[in-house]
Amino acid sequence: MINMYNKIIIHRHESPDPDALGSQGGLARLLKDTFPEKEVYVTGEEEPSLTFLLKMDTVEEKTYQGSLVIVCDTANQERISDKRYNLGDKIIKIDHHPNDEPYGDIVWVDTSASSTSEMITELFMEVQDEWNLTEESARLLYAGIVGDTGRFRFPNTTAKTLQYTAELIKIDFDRTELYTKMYEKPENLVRFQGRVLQDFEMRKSGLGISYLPQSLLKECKVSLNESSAVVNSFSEVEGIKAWVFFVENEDGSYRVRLRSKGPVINKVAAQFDGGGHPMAAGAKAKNTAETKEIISLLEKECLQYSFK
Ligand SMILES: [Mn+2]
Repeated sequence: MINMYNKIIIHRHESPDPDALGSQGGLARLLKDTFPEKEVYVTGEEEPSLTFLLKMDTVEEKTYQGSLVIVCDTANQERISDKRYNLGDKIIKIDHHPNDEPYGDIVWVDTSASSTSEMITELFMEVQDEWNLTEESARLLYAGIVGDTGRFRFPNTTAKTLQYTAELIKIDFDRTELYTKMYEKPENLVRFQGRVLQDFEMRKSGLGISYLPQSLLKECKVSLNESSAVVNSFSEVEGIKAWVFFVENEDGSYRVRLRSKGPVINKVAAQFDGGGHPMAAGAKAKNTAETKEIISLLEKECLQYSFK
């Protein structure tokens, strides 16, 4: 289908991470470097913290006429960034999340892939005699794989992941610079992390607790969204089973972020206007009393759980 179309517009999910941008931009770059006669665009909202990876094109609505749309790394249509994705001729979905919502004319979903960037690399491997892998596409695909595998530490890293990555690093791009940009943080966020590390509470049950009051957020000039950057900052404490962050809102209610290494925590989240995955979830607490309720439920889960 890529061969059949001269106009290709590539989308990905909202609030993009390195894999969303890496697969979107990596595929775009591969296509541009292989088919210079084709028009290839990337679209979606700009993510200021990741523009060193990829900047978006300005795509006019009329460009969609007779185009092929490819959506990367996005499980469901609601999460697709730039809602014009259905103005094209055909849609291809390429993704590694569970295929709960198979949209599009061609659906290529591989839940065994670490990342969509790994899948794009696999696509390249299939046609490597005909397609051109350049510094820029290799850098983008590498960034996506690094992002979704947590620098090759997560269990989604397979032999295939490492084999494909080896192919990418045969191309000479600056990996040191890429890592520096991907993992650097503003000074205020690092100091904020210091405060979190200083003040978190560790219970005998294996539950870690951190309260982030408005006063601390204001003092460190950290926004509610930015505060999510510290959610794993004390996860390596010996004996920790699960941990919870209570981030205070302006009105005294709390945003609740839950993480776990074993105890199932999304059922607790579901009781407090939230949900998520068994090991990573979010919820809301109306007041401090509700945060205490959440703590006691989480402590119960932690006490019932023991590592094998
Ligand atoms: Mn992904």
